[in-house]
Amino acid sequence: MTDYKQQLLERLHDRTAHVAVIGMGYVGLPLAVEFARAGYTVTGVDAQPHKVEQINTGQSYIPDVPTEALAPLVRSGKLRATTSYEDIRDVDVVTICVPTPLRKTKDPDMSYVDAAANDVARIRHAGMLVVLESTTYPGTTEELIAPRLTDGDLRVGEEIFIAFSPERVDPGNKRYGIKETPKVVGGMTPACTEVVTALYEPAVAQVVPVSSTTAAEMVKLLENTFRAVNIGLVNEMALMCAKLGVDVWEVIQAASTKPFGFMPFYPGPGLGGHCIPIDPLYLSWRLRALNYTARFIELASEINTSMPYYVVSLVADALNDEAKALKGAKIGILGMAYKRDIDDVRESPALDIYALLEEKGARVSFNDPFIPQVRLHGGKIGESVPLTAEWLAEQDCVVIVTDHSAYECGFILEHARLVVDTRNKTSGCAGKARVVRL
Ligand code: SAJ
Repeated sequence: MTDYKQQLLERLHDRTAHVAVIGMGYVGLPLAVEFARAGYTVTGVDAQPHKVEQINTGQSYIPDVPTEALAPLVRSGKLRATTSYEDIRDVDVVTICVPTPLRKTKDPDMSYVDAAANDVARIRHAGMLVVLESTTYPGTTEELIAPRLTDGDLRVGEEIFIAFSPERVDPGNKRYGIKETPKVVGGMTPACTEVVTALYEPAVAQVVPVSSTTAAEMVKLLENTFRAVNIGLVNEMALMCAKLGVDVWEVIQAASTKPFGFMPFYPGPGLGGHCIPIDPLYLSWRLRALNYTARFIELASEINTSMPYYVVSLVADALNDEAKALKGAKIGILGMAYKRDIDDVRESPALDIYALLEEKGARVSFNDPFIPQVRLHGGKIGESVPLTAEWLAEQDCVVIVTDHSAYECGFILEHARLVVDTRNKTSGCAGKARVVRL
């Protein structure tokens, strides 16, 4: 009678385990590198051949994974990539790091996880550990992954081991990479938790076991719901301060002097990115099926998604103060990325603001040093214009949507006539432009 748990623990301990990582994106590739650095033999699986080719030639396409970190691992044979599950038939471990976006209906799109689960099920065998890392609704691992892996002949915690471990990759974060960020893990059984802990221990500084896969799924959702709800709160504070004629930025700055029991968040033009606007909706969707309304999540989402409309109303009112209509006005947007100093436009509120302004008849253009081209709502491709004094001067209104560090507020205020600042970028800055702040 084979003790598969012991066999796996030995292979993990002596690093003879062969580990597969499904999905070579901003989560999977850094994870594959850390596993290979820890000593495991790693095979990355991705549906996109160009990614596989780049990895196998030691070329990184993920900014957080320097090519000089990847290349030696590929050269030594510790890390390779493939498009075929045939190449990972004998693996001891599979970690699934595929996207979990939302459908247009705001429901979870589980198609990538479904496909990965089916592919892994085809190569399932006794003595295998399968870990889901994709952010998802509570219950996914037990309800959607496990049934396909056991399917009668393999018992969880005996022949096959199943766990969830939330990804906590923060692209561009120079301080906290995968190794430095504590890793939460939850197994379907204590044996599963023991094995998944042994998998990550050599690759990360701290492993944090919890009692179940559902608890581990919920940890991630709490982390990102915490941000979405607090951002929604502070956006509503901005709306209330505007009604009261109070400077919300001053209020937050002063509140931040409280050395305990307070954590500052800042109002903005809306909620962007592929995590914060999306992950909480996975949780509220799941609870709706249990006849429970996750009120904070839904209210925060309502407020956050209303912010682009509020920004457009600020622009309209600011033009109106100059007896100008939005219709026909030239509006210059500074920043299309969803947050400063990155090139990611997923769910960016700037896309909504651009579309709303165009719908009102404004003549819109944008500058973003990180984004030379962007697919706008409706499919049109927008080109970033050079940030020149002339371009600023010819705008009826300039809207600061993303506060990239490269933007010099003095230059902007010197050449623009009217600025709507949604990020408090112009605080403490002098210039001739009239400034309206969120
Ligand atoms: N935002 C505000 N006000 C704030 C903070 C953020 O309006 O006070 C906006 C941002 O402009 C952006 C959106 O919210 O549009 C999301 O910003 P974010 O700072 O949460 O950054 P993300 O989306 O890159 O979140 C990621 C998450 N990382 C993971 O899921 C592993 C999140 O959990 C991290 O806390 C966050 O990075 C981070 O702290 O950088």
